[in-house]
Amino acid sequence: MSVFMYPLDNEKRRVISLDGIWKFKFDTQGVGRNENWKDGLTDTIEMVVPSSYNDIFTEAAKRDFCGDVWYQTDFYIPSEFEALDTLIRFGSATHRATVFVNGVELVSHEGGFTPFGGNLNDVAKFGQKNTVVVVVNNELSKVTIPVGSVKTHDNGVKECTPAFDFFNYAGIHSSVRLVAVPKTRVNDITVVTGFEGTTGTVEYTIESALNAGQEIRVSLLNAEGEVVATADGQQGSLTVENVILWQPRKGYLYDLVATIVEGEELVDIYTLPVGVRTVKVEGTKFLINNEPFYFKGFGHHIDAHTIGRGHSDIMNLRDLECLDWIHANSLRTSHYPYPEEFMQLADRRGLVIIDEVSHVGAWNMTDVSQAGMGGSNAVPVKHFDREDVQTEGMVNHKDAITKLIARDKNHPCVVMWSLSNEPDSSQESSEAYFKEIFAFARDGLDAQDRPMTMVNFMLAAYGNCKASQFADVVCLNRYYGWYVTNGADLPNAGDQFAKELAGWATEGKPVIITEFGADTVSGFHALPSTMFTEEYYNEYLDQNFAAFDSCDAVVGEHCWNMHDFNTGQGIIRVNGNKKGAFTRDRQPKMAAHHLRARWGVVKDFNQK
Ligand code: BDP
Repeated sequence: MSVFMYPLDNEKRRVISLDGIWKFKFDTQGVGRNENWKDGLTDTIEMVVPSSYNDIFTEAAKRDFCGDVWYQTDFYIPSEFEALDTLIRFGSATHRATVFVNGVELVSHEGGFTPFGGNLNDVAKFGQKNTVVVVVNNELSKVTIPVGSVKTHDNGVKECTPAFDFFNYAGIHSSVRLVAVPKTRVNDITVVTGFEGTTGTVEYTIESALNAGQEIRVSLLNAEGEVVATADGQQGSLTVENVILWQPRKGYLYDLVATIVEGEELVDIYTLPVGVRTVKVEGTKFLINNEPFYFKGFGHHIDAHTIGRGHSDIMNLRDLECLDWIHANSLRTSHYPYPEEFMQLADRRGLVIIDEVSHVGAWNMTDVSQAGMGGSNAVPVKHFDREDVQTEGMVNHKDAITKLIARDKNHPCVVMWSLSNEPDSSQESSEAYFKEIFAFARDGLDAQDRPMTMVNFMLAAYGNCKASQFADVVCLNRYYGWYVTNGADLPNAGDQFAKELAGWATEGKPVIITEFGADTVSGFHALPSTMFTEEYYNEYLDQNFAAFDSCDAVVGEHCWNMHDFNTGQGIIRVNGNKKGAFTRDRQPKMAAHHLRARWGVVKDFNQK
């Protein structure tokens, strides 16, 4: 089964959760791989799966640990599973992992945000106790996705130096499950939806190796569970009369039920939620269901006190409630694929998603970092001039894109792929790099052919960006009134921003402001305002709103960030990044009320 298919428990499939408390061990000396810790860990402590391990402890050395950590638990596979294929499936482990079952290596995976797993049939004992050991590593390099580096201190302790500001949380971040599926099964499904007037279509392709006498039957059920269309075969088209479209904030979903039958006998069944909608860029408009859509919302982080980047349905739901309250209609999964369960909620709620691959921080690996986050990561060779970046880095980047699209291709909430956040696209050598990345991503990975973008960094301002020419939509992270024209010059920030936007508008593409925000410590007040106060954030927002409204090509505004989030330590981070409209515990700052007042008026469609 494609590991990207979300695990389902149904008539023919079984899911057993392995979440909970696992045994855990820091490999402080880096000896575990040679000393065969894969056969079983000794002297362990406890760890929660899923979670980041970093903020569970009280010691800095554990929070900031760089290297291998080891996990172990026992599990049983019921004997009746012998007739099935049983996978052990990890939703994600950051940034890479190797899984051993009963001492045998089962699977290794690179990339911290996408699922992986391996078939247990040959290595596991049915009806008996099995042991799984997992080694997870959080190190970063110039060719990993995301990028970063590792320093080794004089005492031999390694330090991860990410090239991005969000905290480099690590661990088993999503659920671990045993997934038992029939030997003949639906391996994968791909859907493409459309509509003409009131008639909707769902084209589907099902990957499956059928035996003689077996056939595929597909039906589409509406939200009431009534069959509205049927089809047979591995590929086909379902027609839905009086279709109810998936709309922003009204996430109507049908269920596509794919079955394999042999005569009257059911062999396998898989149910995929499907939203019927179209997405298209036309001139400077971003069309959802042929209507010009206006993005209102945030760049976000999966980030919470104590659980770090671990998946939490509680935090996801709270975030969605806050987004509804503030009248947001969209979100960017900055700066990595989000938990599958988050994407499912977004489908159901009608939250529009710009889905981002974890290529972030590539600007910060060059000498330009002196101008940015403290300058501590500077290396003399510019990122895209490095041969290893153009070769190995490119391979890893493509791999991350492939996995993101394979996992999220059927989600109606996803309307655009973001292939990178803030690379230094002012470099000549970034042009060839992104030409190849965009060509690769557009070459059949997404049957829905969604728009593709990359998120532009302010040092590659209008006229200076070598990569945005390949994007369908210009996405800009801009900090006029914060990093550029700061406090003293705030009254001019809007005009300066508007000037740059007028330049971008001549490209004839839609423009989305994917980041704008000012660090604000909740509860800081000043009259007249000063930077970091709540008053300043509101004035900063007004300057930005004026710039957006001055430019017809602007079709969206995503404030950075939805909430305060944890970062590495640095001289421009006050116990984390404080640009949240909400605090880290998801309570509104004054800025949230200000955004809410505007977004309650700005329409989802036909704004400009
Ligand atoms: C941008 C990055 C984002 C940072 C933000 C900031 O895309 O990840 O958190 O700036 O500095 O450079 O707040």
